[in-house]
Amino acid sequence: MGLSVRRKDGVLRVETSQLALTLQLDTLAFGLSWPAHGVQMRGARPRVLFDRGSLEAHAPVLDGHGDIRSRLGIGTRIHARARTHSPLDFILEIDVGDDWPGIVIGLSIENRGDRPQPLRTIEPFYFTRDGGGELRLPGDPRDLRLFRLGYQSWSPADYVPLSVRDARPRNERVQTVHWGPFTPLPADDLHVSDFATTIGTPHASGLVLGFLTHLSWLTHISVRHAGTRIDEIRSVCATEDLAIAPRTRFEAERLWVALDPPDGSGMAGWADRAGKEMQAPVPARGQPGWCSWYQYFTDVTAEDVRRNLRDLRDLDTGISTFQIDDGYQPAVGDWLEPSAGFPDGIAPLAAEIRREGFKPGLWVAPFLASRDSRLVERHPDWLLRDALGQAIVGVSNPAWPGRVCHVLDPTHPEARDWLAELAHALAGMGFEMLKLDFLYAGALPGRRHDPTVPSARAYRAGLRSLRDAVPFLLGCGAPLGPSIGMVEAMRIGPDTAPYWHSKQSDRSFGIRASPGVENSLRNTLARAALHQRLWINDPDCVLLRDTDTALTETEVCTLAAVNALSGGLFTLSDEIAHLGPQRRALLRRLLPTLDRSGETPAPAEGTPDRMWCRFPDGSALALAVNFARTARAVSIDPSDLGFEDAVHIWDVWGQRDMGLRKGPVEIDGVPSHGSLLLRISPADGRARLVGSTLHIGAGSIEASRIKAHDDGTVSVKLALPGQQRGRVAVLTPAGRAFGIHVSFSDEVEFGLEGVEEVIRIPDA
Ligand code: 9PG
Repeated sequence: MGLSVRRKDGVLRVETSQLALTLQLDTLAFGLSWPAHGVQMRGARPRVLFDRGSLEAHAPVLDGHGDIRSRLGIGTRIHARARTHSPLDFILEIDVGDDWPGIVIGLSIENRGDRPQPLRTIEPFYFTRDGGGELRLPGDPRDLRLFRLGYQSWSPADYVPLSVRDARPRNERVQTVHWGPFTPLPADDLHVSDFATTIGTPHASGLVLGFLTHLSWLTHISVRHAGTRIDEIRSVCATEDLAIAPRTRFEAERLWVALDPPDGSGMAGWADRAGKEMQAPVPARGQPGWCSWYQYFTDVTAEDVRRNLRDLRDLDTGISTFQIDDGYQPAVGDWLEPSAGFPDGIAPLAAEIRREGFKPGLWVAPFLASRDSRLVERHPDWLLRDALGQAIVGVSNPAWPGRVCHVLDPTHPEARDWLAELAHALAGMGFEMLKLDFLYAGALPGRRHDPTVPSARAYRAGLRSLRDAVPFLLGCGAPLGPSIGMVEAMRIGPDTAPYWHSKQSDRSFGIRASPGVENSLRNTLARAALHQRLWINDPDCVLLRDTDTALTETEVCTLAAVNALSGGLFTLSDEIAHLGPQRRALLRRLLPTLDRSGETPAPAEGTPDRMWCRFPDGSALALAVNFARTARAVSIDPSDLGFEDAVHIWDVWGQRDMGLRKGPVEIDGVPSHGSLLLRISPADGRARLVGSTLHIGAGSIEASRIKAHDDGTVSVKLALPGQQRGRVAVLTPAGRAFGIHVSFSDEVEFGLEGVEEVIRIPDA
């Protein structure tokens, strides 16, 4: 079926194979329905807010439609212009393609008058029940929940039931760091999500609203409700009371409004399109790395760096990036100057790291400057200030000698030049990756050098100054939306730590953003859909050491498994000498990385506790985490991954073959913070490697070839770098599994014949 557009009695009606859209040409009110899914919405419209009220369209001026080819594909664009009760015109453009599950709303506000018009918000999609709007979503309204994406890297992401009041930052300091500057705080009747959200009930179709562009304005979606009834949905571009000059326009960020299918893949659909619109430079894969932070914190010294560099080289793991974190600088902001721990500065270390065959990486917080830094002393005019002229405090961090840091104003041309010089200087020393931290500071509002530049645009201008010199940028503490297109990789959760969780520090934050493995893993699971669509997700470091840590063996394995299945960056942050033989063996089992992206099924509420990872041969890894404080039974149902027939199961932590099974696989007594990790292989008459102790993927990547021959023999070729020793399980076309002890270096080839025979491969 093709797309049809009809116009009758002042209403445009668009029908596609997926949805129906109606647009009222006078008020620009629109309705959307997905008839096959029971999702229907009427009476949404664009609006703007200014300091004393709101404006909506009421009189049509002109309309039309035509074919377009956009970054999202081929579609039709309908456009309509309407007057308001002021000299501001609304120009609405809606793009839709025949097979799209949603529409893209573009909205411009044009000032036809001769006076500047300040605006507080532009809202391409504004829905109220009071205003005659109607919203129908399938499922029990008591189960309605919203996906809260969170503002920046460290902000918590999860599914919040409307019936539950969402957590708030405990104080203004936490709010400055973790909360969107224009994002309202949640209340009993108000839920909010930055940049994008989904709204609906578990396992049923719902709505996705998400901004696809993030060029000028910071955005959020808010939902006002009465527990089981949604009364208002706002999609907000915060226009910061900036004025539209006469005869010019403000453009809202483009908004995706779509169906969230019952499997909850709506966020992935949004991320796909936002990545395309913003031309996200997503690398094919991230490089495994080492980072100094979670071992040495700010006490790191050049000697620590050198010692680990040598030890890591000798260990020969396949780790390729070696990144020095916070602690090398004499003061935040004075990045290029030597300090007590780094008396010769960082340049010689970059050279040594390269000489040892690693890519040098460095942490910097480019938009921060300590109040006792030379940078602040020399360039007070580069600082972002408040209305009274006081330099804004971007963070007060007890880990830093001066604690209080001010913020560089990215609209100041000299500050931007300095950022560009900094990046070039670091690139010149040999640094090939930068971890750009505390980036939210670059988007903080204030009295800017150029007062006409809004926050998201200022932030992007600052990042652009840093971008060209260095090939790989990792964003951290970064506002998610406006970073799309600016970084290769992005931290997507709170800091990890050598402990599971600190209740006390979560309490002092008010939100689940304090350091710890648990908070970090929860975001890795909740934000999985962003990976490989907007950037490479960085789930933060893996800590494997068995000294100076409160993490148990169980917790270390869960951390390693979530990290591995997520497909995000793998970064080790341990003193190499503190890895005992077993943890070294675990490290070997984590590399090379699986190079697949994990998916998480949407939970009824909170964060997902499971993750699936699929492989091209039809097999999968499935992980379920026990976040509870006690041991309990954990089960995984292969049919949740789409396996309807009996499958072959390998228990990765138990290192055992569980044979052919149908229905849920349950393991009793999975310890608190432990996990169930299964390799699932279809029993489809093909010869397969169905299990292995060599790698956490348990056979997912070890077989470079496996083949059944007509004479009944099976030939197997295994390839894994380095010296390998362990057990693999081979499934024959007849459906029998063989356990085989192998020992080889880099690769080995062997044949299997007869049922009873177990073949031992001699050392290569
Ligand atoms: C270095 C660290 C590591 C870590 C980053 C980031 O609000 N705070 O005081 C605060 C301090 C540290 C922090 C986040 C917030 O962690 O995520 O990986 O690079 O900086 O200081």
